[in-house]
Amino acid sequence: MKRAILALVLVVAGCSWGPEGGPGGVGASDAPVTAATSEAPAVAATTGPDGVQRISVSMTDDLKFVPDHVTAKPGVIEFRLQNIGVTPHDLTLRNQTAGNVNGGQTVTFRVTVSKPGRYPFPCLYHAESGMRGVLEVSP
Ligand SMILES: [Cu+2]
Repeated sequence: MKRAILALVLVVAGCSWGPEGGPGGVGASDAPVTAATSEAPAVAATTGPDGVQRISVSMTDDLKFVPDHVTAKPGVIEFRLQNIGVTPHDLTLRNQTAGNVNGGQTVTFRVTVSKPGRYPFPCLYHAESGMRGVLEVSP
C-alpha cells in the first residue's frame, strides 16, 4: 500500500545544485527551481497558536521528501521530519541543516524566513539523486 505514495513522485532533475545546497541567500527568489519539484500539489504549513508554522515532511527510502513542495508565510517555520525508511537523510535550508536523521527517527527543525521567495531544501546526501524540496514563502 505504501508503494502508491512512492509512485507519485518522479523528479526529472533539470538543474543541479552544488553540495552546499544551491542558492539560498539574497536574490535567490527568482531562481528557476520549479523543475525540481514533483507534480504533487504544494502543502501549506499550519500556523499554531504560538505563531509558529508547522509542516510534517516524510523522508523515504526512495530518496524523496513527501511533500517536496511546501508553502508558508514569512516567519518561523518548523519542519517535523519523519524518516519513515531506514536510509539516513538530512535537510538543509539556507545554510541551516537539520542534521542527520536516521531511519525511524523524527526530528524538528526550525528556520526563520523573512523574505518571500523559493527556498530549495535538498538532502545533502541524496541531492544528486533528486532528493530535493522547495519551500515557497509568500506574504
Ligand atoms: Cu536523503
